[in-house]
Amino acid sequence: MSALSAEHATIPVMGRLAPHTGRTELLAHIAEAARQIRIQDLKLVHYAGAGHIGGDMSAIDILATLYGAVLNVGPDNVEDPERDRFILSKGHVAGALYTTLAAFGFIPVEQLATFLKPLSALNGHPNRRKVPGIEANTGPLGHGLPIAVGHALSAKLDVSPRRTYVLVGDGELQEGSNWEAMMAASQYQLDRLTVVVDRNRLQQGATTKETNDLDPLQDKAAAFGFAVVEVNGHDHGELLDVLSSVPFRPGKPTFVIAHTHKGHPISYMSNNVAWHHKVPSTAEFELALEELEAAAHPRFAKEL
Ligand SMILES: Cc1ncc(C[n+]2csc(CCOP(=O)(O)OP(=O)(O)O)c2C)c(N)n1
Ligand SMILES: [Mg+2]
Repeated sequence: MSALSAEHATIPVMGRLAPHTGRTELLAHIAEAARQIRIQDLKLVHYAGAGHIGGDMSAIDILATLYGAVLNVGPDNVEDPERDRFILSKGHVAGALYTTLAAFGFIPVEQLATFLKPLSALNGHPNRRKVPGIEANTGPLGHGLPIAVGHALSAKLDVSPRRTYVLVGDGELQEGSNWEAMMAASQYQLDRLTVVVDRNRLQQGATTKETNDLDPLQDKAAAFGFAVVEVNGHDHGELLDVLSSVPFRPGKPTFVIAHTHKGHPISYMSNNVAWHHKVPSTAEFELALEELEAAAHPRFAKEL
């Protein structure tokens, strides 16, 4: 296997479609972005020989929808105080975030070839001081949601319409800090805060159920004062609808349970706990690439 190099950083820059683009065209654009992000992310993990590919694949449809059609942030306004904020709390899927940022023009595509190399800005966990578009340093689980609550409270105090989104892992929700932050979000009626849970039901090495069960998650989040909504986390249309509806319920923060599969949609990887941070062999890489390259857009939706 050759080491990660410039020839492996090939994702096309997708960019954003014009405002008022029709829904069908927009969803096709997001689906193609997600497919390209998966192909590039697979190459990063395979050639770098490290990464968290299962959780990357689980989250990519959510990332592509947010950056492709929801967040009012792009390469030209990453410093604008009124930009929307997105925080990747499950920071171990940094590779998926870097690839998404490259797909939407925040960082040069060639920079992806530095992933995990000594002195690279593209570390195993995201660093806001090194990479444009990253809002928080994450990796130690349980901190992104509290940071997001701070951002949302700050926006409210500014009487600003800017929105805050945070993506958490479901295993990550076992950290108590999340629930303290959720109490505060509800207390301050932060209805421009959206928490998205990547509900793949797996964590590192086991299911969430056998580790520290979260269910009934919707009832718990509702009891903490959130408006709760469940979506297929691989369906861009469902994601787009809910993520664009802010506030979802006036006066309440939103808790989106996005049902996903770790490793989706790669046949041998999907919903397989072994793929938390395993690296595909050459044969596994080739099979995954073939599947992703052959995949038509609809294959990514309505599969759960
Ligand atoms: C505080 C903390 N404990 C342990 C880890 C090591 N760790 C990295 S990812 C992970 C599993 C996370 O599972 P989940 O939140 O469900 O993420 P996903 O399934 O989306 O990969 C663990 C335990 C960590 N990063 N931070
Ligand atoms: Mg999980």
